[in-house]
Amino acid sequence: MTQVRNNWQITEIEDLFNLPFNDLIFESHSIHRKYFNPNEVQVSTLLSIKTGACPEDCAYCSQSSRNDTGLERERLLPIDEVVEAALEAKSNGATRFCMGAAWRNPTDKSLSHVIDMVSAVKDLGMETCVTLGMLEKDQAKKLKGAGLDYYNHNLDTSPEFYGEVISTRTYDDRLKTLEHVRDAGINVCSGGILGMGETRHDRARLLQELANLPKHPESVPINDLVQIKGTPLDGIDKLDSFEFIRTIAVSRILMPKSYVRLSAGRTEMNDEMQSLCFFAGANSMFYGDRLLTTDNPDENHDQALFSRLGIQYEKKKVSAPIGI
Ligand code: SAM
Ligand code: DTB
Ligand code: SF4
Repeated sequence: MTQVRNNWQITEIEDLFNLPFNDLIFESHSIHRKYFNPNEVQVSTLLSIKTGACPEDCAYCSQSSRNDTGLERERLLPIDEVVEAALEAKSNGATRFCMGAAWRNPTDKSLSHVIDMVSAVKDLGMETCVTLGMLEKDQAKKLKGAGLDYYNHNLDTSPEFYGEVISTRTYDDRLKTLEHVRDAGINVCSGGILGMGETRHDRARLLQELANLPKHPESVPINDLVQIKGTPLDGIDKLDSFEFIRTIAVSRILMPKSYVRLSAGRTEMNDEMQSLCFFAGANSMFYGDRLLTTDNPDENHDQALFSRLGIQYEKKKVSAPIGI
């Protein structure tokens, strides 16, 4: 079996990126088959539980109050609306329900509402994931106490490029929250966004940071930037498709036991590109026609794609943190 490592050198990672495309995806697919059924994809459905008016200045985001994107702000959703959306996601085959809030960090009062949502969604027999911004140690413990399965908190890009994209928090703030989540015993979901003007070296550094965490994140979302009018990154050159697929492949090689999620940006990808992403090692995706504030492919289209590729939805697994 491939060794699970946490000591990747940047030159090793760059050497993987520099392989001929066929050699790279042959290698990543071979590793993928050792750990996963290559014909199964885990599906999660997203819901924005609190939209817009975020104090952070993330240059990609529709929800930052600094970006004039015309997004209507919404208060924290009532619990019955959340349960209704989760039930619908479950009936469509999603095994995990991910709730996202446009906060820098949750207050203890808002956290108690989210905890009620987590309990209610768990009662439906679904796995739960939330993404609420930065967390203190005791807040992570409270979420664990409520039975939360996953916390999503992306490193987004390399430490060196981070300041070009976000100035209202630091990379170390991000790493601190990941530590609190891990220490509380919650599964970690952490990845990044490609196509923000970063270099290949930045993409390699992002993957190095993720793969050299004390334990690999159980879930690694790789987002292709969704360009949004009114954000500083709107209009930037789109990342080459093969470079996106290479990044999926290198993620699979560095973190062989993690779920690599083909995340935002699928509406801009054709079916052939998505199938290459699955071949290269992606085995999770967001399912449902909405992400947080932007569109995702139509569910019927995704079902047809899965059927054409002979891919099944992965049934719910008993989730345990990866032992390394
Ligand atoms: N506010 C919390 C935070 O930043 O962690 C949670 C919500 S935030 C919208 C979750 C993640 O969505 C971000 O970390 C980013 O990786 C991703 N994201 C946001 N806007 C995006 C966009 N336009 N394109 C691709 N990914 C995006
Ligand atoms: C992640 O890595 N991608 C999701 C989820 N985690 C929260 C969010 C994608 C957001 C895309 C832009 C939007 O819909 O606002
Ligand atoms: Fe706020 Fe998260 Fe959007 Fe940044 S990515 S502006 S923290 S909602």
